[in-house]
Amino acid sequence: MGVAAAAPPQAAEGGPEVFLDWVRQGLHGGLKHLIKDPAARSDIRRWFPDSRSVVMLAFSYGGPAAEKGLPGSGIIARFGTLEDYHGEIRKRLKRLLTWFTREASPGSAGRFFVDTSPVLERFYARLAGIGWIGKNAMLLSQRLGSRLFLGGMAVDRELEHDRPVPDRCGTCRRCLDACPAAAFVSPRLLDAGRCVACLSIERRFDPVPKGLRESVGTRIFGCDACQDACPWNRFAAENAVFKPRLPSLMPLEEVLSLDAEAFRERFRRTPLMRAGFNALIRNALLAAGNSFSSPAVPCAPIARNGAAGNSFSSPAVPCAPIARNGAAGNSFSSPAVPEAGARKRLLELVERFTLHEDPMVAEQARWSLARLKRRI
Ligand code: B12
Ligand code: SF4
Ligand code: SF4
Repeated sequence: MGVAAAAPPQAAEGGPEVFLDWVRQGLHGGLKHLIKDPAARSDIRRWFPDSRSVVMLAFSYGGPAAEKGLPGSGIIARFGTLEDYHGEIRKRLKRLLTWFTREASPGSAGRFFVDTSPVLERFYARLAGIGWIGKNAMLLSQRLGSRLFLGGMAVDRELEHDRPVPDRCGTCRRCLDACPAAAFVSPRLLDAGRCVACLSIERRFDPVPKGLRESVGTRIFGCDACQDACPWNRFAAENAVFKPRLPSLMPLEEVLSLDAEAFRERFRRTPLMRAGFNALIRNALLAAGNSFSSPAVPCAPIARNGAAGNSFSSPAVPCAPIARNGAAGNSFSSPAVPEAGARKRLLELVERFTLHEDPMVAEQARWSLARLKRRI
């Protein structure tokens, strides 16, 4: 927990200007809710006019890196395997705010937020001294790593503020190199339109652009590659607050056999409900299409060894393959080649979706089917 001033200078490092620039550069990946009123998001007083201080909390959902592909399975990012965090955090923030306004500072007022409100949570968490912003854009704590959910409350009282902690990334760049989608324009600057988390969760009504499908690999919900690569996450403790509900690897056959009702039953109270049934099916179809491929060759900015400021000069850099040793997102790649029967069953399931009523699902099925047929 930490406390920040509600009204830091507009030019504060990594503050509102960074957000506004990100929007101006069109790096928001088509997430319309983020750009509806960018000025509001860049000033918490537009959301809660009496804000004087922002109390930030970070909830660890730590645990070991889990993103290893298995033949025929789709990968779910760690946060997706746990009970949806919003409800649990909201409950705790509500209690904290009640305590604050009734007991700690009677007569005061406040408003709490977790994820969905127009508040720059990472920025305030950094100002509140909880951690620094890693090159992977994550709020990163020396003690807890970056597998953190953020939430907080704005209150109408001046509280003593904490100080930001130093950046401890140094010369490391493992997260940037690990990104399967080459989504980092430069350290800390993410092109959301390329990020697998955005493509697989937020863009739930749109097809994944063809040029980015291979980079998704067999991830069916979110992505952890830039966090799994981070050495600070090795020290992160397991967490017991958020109950585990799903495995990190799900057989694609199982996902593709669900109907809408079974989907609701299986994923109730998990973050996968956010993607919804059709998007999850689209993702599983995509993963099936990538399942027999050799490790996806991610596309990365060519100049990678110069100074950080020169390495990623424009978002539209040409691409070159990166040599990678982890085939995280590619089931069925050698050496673990499963039975031909399993491939055939998967192909049959995919084929069924080629006539699906949702054009996004049907098109994805045709793309994946063509790839599967080429490999059988
Ligand atoms: C939109 C969004 C996304 C988008 C865009 C992400 C992005 N990097 O911008 C997509 C869908 C891609 C996404 C993905 C993920 N997300 Co998200 N997302 C959000 C959301 C709703 C808004 C973020 C936003 O405003 N982005 C715009 C950019 C410009 O702002 P920003 O990332 O917050 O960056 C600020 C700082 O990094 C800083 N900064 C930038 N450059 C620099 C440079 C310097 C020198 C400094 C000091 C600071 C600095 O300035 C920015 C503006 O203040 C927040 C919740 C919230 N209300 O804040 C969750 C949130 C950021 N997401 C979260 C999570 C967990 C994820 C995923 C890990 C999920 C997953 N496993 O698949 C991935 C991680 C991808 C990544 N590496 O960032 C957590 C992050 C927790 C943490 N430890 O940081 C949040 C805070 C949700 C929560 N309440 O817990 N997400
Ligand atoms: S979440 Fe995955 S795709 Fe997105 S920036 Fe991190 S490594 Fe890249
Ligand atoms: S992998 Fe390295 S550069 Fe990336 S956030 Fe972690 S310490 Fe920083």
